[in-house]
Amino acid sequence: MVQLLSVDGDFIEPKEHAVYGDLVRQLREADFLKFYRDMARIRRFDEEATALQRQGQMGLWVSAIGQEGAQIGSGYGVGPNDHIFPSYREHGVAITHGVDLMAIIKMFRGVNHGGWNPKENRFHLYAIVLGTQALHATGYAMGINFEGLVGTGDPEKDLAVITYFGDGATAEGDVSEAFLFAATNNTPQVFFCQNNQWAISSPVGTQTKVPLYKRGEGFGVPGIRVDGNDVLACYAVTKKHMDDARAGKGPSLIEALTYRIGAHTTSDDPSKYRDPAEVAEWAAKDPLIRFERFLRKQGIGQAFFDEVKTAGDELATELREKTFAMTEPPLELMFDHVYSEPHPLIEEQRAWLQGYEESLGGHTSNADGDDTPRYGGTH
Ligand SMILES: Cc1ncc(C[n+]2csc(CCOP(=O)(O)OP(=O)(O)O)c2C)c(N)n1
Repeated sequence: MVQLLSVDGDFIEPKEHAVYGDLVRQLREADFLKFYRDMARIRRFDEEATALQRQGQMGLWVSAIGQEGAQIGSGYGVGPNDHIFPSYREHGVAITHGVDLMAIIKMFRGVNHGGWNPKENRFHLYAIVLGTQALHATGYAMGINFEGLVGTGDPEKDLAVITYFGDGATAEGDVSEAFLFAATNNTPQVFFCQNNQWAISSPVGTQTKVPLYKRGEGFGVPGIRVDGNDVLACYAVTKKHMDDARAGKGPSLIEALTYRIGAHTTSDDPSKYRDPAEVAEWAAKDPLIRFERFLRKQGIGQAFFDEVKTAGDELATELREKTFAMTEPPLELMFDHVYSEPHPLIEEQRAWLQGYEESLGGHTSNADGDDTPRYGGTH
């Protein structure tokens, strides 16, 4: 397993893979501070979003607490023109590529269907159906090959693709099919598996008998395991593999070994199926604490950590205010993006809904018959 930071925050020179150490040495202090700021920002975002869901402001929240090292590190290892195909928990990767945090909240509040415009930031839409995004990514990477945008040596031209999925998703046929097509088409692609060791209540041992980084080997996709709670290792390994993919060296698999500290979603109670000792063991390997130790050893003073804390509190206030102020979109909007061209069946349904709403005096009741707006917004 590639690990560049000890739990105490000391840099470990890699014995086998010197290149990863070299990539970290090319980083400047500003990069380290950016990594920490983003990890802290996304954790604060997660805590606030969980609270908002508990207050009835969102239908569901999916927390990434504990996985910030894997997400911020790998996110910064992806190039500025590359394409990212996430699962549904990659809020940390999203912020490293310019996705507005409110767009994520909107999606989980159910006030829009897609969340954000992937054309604006190459971070494609969240995929709830496990493993589908691995196929989307492979198809996209095959397109990059067809268009000759790989291995030209021109950094403005060459592209690669990364896809994120969990340990549970590896048991889906879609992921195996994606490995096969990626290998046989030599796609410019990285498969990034965040092994957080639980797929809701199923432990990783029920998904695989071999370490997950070896899952691609039989298909021809070589793999490597990285310490997923080590932001520097996740950055270096992802950067190297994405650079190789862009250079035409084909697909690879990265397994980031991490842990889901919180619940699977706000609909889950992990105390029903997890041993508290296991959670405590992983909480001690917290990626933020580890990186804070590293930064302090580099001479970063308390003022920086105070500034990050204040920025987090400001972010939380902003998120709350913007969420409370959100209004619900017109119901008819759900018909707008079903087809790119008008479609008679959709128009019939739109007309039916309009008639139904009018029969209620232009106001659709909530399912329980209570007219109070469901999420505190206005109809
Ligand atoms: C095809 C499919 N089957 C089942 C589900 C229900 N489901 C949602 S999340 C989940 C567990 C996924 O675990 P993992 O892939 O390890 O990712 P994690 O949620 O831990 O990040 C399941 C079974 C689904 N969304 N899609």
